[in-house]
Amino acid sequence: MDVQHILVTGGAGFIGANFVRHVLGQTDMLVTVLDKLTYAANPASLTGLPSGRMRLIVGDICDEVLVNELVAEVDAVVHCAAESHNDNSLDNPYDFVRTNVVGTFTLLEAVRRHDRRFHHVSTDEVYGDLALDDPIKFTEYTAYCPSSPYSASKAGSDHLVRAWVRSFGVRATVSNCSNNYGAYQHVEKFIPRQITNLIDGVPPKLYGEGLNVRDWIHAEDHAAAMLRILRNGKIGRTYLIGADGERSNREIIEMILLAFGRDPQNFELVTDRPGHDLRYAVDATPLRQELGWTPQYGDFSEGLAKTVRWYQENEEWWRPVKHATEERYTRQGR
Ligand code: NAD
Ligand code: TDX
Repeated sequence: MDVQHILVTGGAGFIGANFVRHVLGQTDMLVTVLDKLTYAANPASLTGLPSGRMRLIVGDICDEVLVNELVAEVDAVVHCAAESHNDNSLDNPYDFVRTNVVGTFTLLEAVRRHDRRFHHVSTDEVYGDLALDDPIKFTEYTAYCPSSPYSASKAGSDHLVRAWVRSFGVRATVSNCSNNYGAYQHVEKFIPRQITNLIDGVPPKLYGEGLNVRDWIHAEDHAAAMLRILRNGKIGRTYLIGADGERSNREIIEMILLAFGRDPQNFELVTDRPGHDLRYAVDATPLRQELGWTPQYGDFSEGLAKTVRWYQENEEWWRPVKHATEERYTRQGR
C-alpha cells in the first residue's frame, strides 16, 4: 500500500529509533514519533535526522484524545511503544499491563475509528520457552504460553490486535521478533549491560549458569523486516522475525570478553531471574519466502564487534543512565 506519513509509537526507544532511522534512510515517508519518554527512552537516538521529515510528540499511548488526533493525521501506525524489560515486569507489573495492553487498546480504537493501517510490533516471548534440545522452533502456529508479566502483557496485546482485525475489520499485521542487539539499546539489556560493565572495568554478570539460549537478530534487520511487512504484509497475518542466531548467554559473554582482550572466563554468576525462559528459537521461513526478506547481518560476531565499537564511541549516549541502572540491579540482587 502507498504510505506517506506514519506514526511510530515508542520511536525514542531501541526498536523504534532503529526503525525511524531505517524508514527515513530508505523511503520518502514523513514520520511522527509519539513517545512518553520513560526511563527507557533517549531522544538523542533521534538526533541527526532530517527535521523536515520527522517530529517527536511527547505523550502517552493511553491518552485517547492525543492518540485520536495523531492517528487522524497519518496513513499508518507502527506500534513499538511498550514497557519492554522482563526483570522490571517482575517488580512492577502494573506499568506493563497499562502500557502494553491498555495502550494497544487505545491505539486500536483510534485506527478503527479512522480506518488506518496498523502494524503491531511484538515478541517471540509470547510463545514461552523451548527445551535446549528441542528440534522445533516457534512458528506462527505455536500456542501462546507466556511466562513473565512482560510476555503475558505482550500476548494480551497480540490477541487484541487479532480480535480487532476479525471483529472490526481493522487492517493490521503483527510481527513477533526474537532478541535484538545493536546501537541505541538501553544498558539494562543483556548485551549493552556487559559491554558497558567492561568499559567500566566491572565483570559481566551472567544469570544462573548462563545456559539460557536467545535467538539474536540485529535491530537494523528487524527494522527492514517491519517496513517490508508494513508495505507488503497480508492483512490479519502474523510474521515471525528471526535470523537463525541462537547462542547461549555464556557464549555471548565469552565473545564480549574476548572483544575486550580479557580472559573469557572472567564473568560473575549472579542470582537467576525468577521464571527465566530457557530457550527461544524462531522459524522465519514465511517472512523470507513470501516477503523476500533476508538479514544483512549474516555474521553475528561481526554485528557484535560493531555494537561493542558503538558503545565505546558513544559513551555520552549511555553514561547518564548507567549508574541508576546498576543500582536497580543491585536492589534486585542481579
Ligand atoms: P524500549 O524499552 O527500548 O523502548 C520502549 C519505548 O516506548 C521507549 O521510548 C518508551 O519511552 C516508550 N513508551 C513506554 N511506555 C509508553 C507509553 N505509555 N506511551 C508512549 N510511549 C511509551 O523497548 P524496545 O526494546 O525498543 O521494544 C519495543 C517493542 O519491540 C516492544 O513492543 C517489544 O516487545 C518489541 N520487541 C523488542 C525486542 C528486543 O529485543 N528489544 C525483541 C522483540 C520485540
Ligand atoms: O545482566 C544480565 N545477565 C544475563 O544473564 C541480563 C540483563 C540478562 N541476562 C540474561 C537473561 C536472558 O536470558 O540474558 C538474556 C537476555 O536478557 P534481556 O536482555 O533482559 O532480554 P530478554 O529477557 O531475553 O528479552 C528481550 O528480548 C525479547 C527484550 O528485553 C524483550 O523486550 C524482547 O521481547
